Amino acid sequence: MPLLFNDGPDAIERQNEAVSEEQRSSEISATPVKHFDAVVIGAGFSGLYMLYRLRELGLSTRVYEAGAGVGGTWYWNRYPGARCDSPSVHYSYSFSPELEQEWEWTEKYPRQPEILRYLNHVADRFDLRRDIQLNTRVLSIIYNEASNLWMIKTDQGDQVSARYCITAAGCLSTPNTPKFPGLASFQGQVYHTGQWPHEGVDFTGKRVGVIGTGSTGIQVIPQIAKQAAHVTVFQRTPNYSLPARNRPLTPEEKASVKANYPQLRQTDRESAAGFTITRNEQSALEVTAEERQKKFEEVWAIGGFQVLASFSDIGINLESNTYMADFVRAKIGETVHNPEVARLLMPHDHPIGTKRICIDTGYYETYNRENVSLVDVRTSPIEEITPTGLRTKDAEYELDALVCATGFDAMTGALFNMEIRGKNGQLLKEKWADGPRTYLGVMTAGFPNLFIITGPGSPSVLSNMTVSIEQHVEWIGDCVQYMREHHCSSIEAEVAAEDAWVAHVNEVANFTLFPRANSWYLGANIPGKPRVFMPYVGGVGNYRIKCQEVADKGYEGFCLMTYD
Ligand code: NA7
Repeated sequence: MPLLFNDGPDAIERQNEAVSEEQRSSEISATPVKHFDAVVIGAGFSGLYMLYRLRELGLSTRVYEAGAGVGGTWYWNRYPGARCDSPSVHYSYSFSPELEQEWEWTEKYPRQPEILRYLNHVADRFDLRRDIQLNTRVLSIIYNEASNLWMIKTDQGDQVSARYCITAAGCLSTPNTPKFPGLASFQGQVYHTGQWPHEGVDFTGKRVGVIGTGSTGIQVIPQIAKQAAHVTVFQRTPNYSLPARNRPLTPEEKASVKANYPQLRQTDRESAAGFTITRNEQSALEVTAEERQKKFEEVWAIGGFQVLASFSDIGINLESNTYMADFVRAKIGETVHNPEVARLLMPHDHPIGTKRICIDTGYYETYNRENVSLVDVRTSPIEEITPTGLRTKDAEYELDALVCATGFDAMTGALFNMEIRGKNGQLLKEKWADGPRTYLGVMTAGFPNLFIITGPGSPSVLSNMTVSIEQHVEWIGDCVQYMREHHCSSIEAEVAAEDAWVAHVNEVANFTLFPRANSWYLGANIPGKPRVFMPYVGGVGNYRIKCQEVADKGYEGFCLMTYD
């Protein structure tokens, strides 16, 4: 018989006893099993808030975190220049007005150390650390149908059971280092930006190769160039990058934000991307060429994501999009002195905004430095890494250090790294072999009581992550509360609802220009990964309404099991 939901310490005790009985007959009975109401995997933005929320609900919770500290993405990505591309006052928690008032953001776009300090402050302020086990990687999450519990094993030998399992493992947390032949033979240092050494790296006097020109490469290259003897950038595909126009926040701005946080958060929640952008409702085709140019210049001066909101149809109409793309290409041409280098840096194979747009500080200007050179590895592919450098089809480059800014196995990588088995022993990786299948991006059929924070099929990486994370955490918390009130022991997505949601996610994506790019949104950066558009393009505000409607209708599309 399924265990009951706990209502307090006595109930936890009863559950632990019940689990002990259960485990005697289960396959994993050899090692003592500790029981928690909930296990959360990851202690980044999602995991910290999930823990806070579950504690508020009175659930015994254990968080497992692979890193030696909290912070998730901001714990690992310590490369020089690492910075968030969402504005700091929007990229922060809204659940605590006191936290909002006491924390002081210093710049428009927060640097990695500042965000990490913030998350450590949150962990301390809300006394979260006592339920977080660091340096612990979850190896498997296996559903036991007889007990209706998840059995979780870690690389530290933990073996625990939990009614609820919540993955907060990050969408961009599994680094992708391509299997370059000869990589192991390299005598210099090799770094991946997503696993940067905590003590930092001194590139002074070094010849550094950087592979990758996505958001990360575009941030790290200008910083390394300031220090290294020479930087050789190996670029396979040029990306569009927009100026950040980063700057310190003024005392007046800080005060104004603090006075208006509730309103700011509300606008963020109702917006398309999770933060406030001034949208122009006009089509780029409705105006004259001069008006278009004027508008483009206006938004370029503001910088950041605002540039893509210059006209209403940049994301859906190829002609409008091409006007914008031409404008950015012209800006690259104006900035980069060497015309051949400028030409190589101009993106040409995808509409602007269909790959994650990059936001930079001095990226294109960096190519005017004497100590920076650009190699096009599209026409002259990397053939091997040698003991002393890198060899392409046409040339050999002597290097002392190699930086791989080669991205992540996005959205599904962290999930597939664990053995996640649902009903009938089904492996999540197998269920999703042709692409992820979720209902609302938060649950998948056959895996009861397993929640995925910002999973595929939710706005997730297409939005300001903190807004999407808070929405998911609160939705999951409300769902758990509902289950308690309605004596439910399990919730599971129905296959029909999941099928309909997957169809809807695809339909909305296909309405846009997104599928035209070989992006990590589609898994195109990982050889062999199915080409399926993973995040939900329908917008944060609309998605929130949909999730709320589902909840208001008693979790429509989900199957809830009661225990009486
Ligand atoms: P991205 O955006 O996936 O960029 C990875 C870069 O690495 C990109 O330029 C790739 O070129 C390049 N790459 C990957 N594999 C290779 C090989 N084998 N040879 C040459 N070049 C290669 O990752 P980021 O870390 O920059 O950004 C990820 C997200 O984090 C970002 O979008 C923000 O949301 C935060 P390609 O384009 O595949 O030709």
